[in-house]
Amino acid sequence: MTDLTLTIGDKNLSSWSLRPWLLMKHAGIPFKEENIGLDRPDSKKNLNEKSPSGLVPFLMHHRNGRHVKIWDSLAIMEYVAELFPEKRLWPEEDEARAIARSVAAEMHSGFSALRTVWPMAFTRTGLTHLTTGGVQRDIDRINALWTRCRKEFGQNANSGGEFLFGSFSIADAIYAPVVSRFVTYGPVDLSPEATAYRDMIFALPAMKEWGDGARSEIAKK
Ligand SMILES: N[C@@H](CCC(=O)N[C@@H](CS)C(=O)NCC(=O)O)C(=O)O
Repeated sequence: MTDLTLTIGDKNLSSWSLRPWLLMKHAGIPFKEENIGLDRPDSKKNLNEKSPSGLVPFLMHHRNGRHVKIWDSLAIMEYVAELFPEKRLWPEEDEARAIARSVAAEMHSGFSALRTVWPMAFTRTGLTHLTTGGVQRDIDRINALWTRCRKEFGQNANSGGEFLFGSFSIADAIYAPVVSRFVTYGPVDLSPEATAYRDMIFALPAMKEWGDGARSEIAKK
């Protein structure tokens, strides 16, 4: 029995929802899932009735007889990291943790060209590959970030592991929709480190489960 309920949007479309969902799934944190469809006539009404921001995702925590609602993907992930310190959802070493927070913040507040021109379409592959309007600049920056993290933090003797900072962290969850976009709109020219990282994230069981969910939601429409 869990006291956390994460409300998300359509799995094929909702990139912000994927982030905390993947974080909690991959980390083995139990939660109940609720969905609000984003492309229905009553979507806006449902969102405004249920979500503090009128957007998904949001997290409800049943706590001491109260219902605490946390909204915005990054705030949700920070909250979960504090609730479950044993899951170590940020790197332990302070410099790596500060860089991980920079890397996550850059995604949360940036890459608007990539997010606008290449909207997440999780189940799709082989879509037109437009790199105009700043998209290539965003791809190049993400490639540089992933490559640096893998070389400097991911592969060092202390952390080991295949993720950006060695072990799985919020920085990985926040880039998961970019991995999906690179699969949908590829081929994308990435370094060997970034290519291996993209393929590893896309093959995670939790990413596969999200994709299965997206396909079954589409089949029911
Ligand atoms: N900054 C927010 C962005 C959330 C967001 O834009 N969610 C989209 C779905 S991916 C949404 O709820 N769209 C519904 C709408 O705009 O009406 C976060 O990080 O959670």
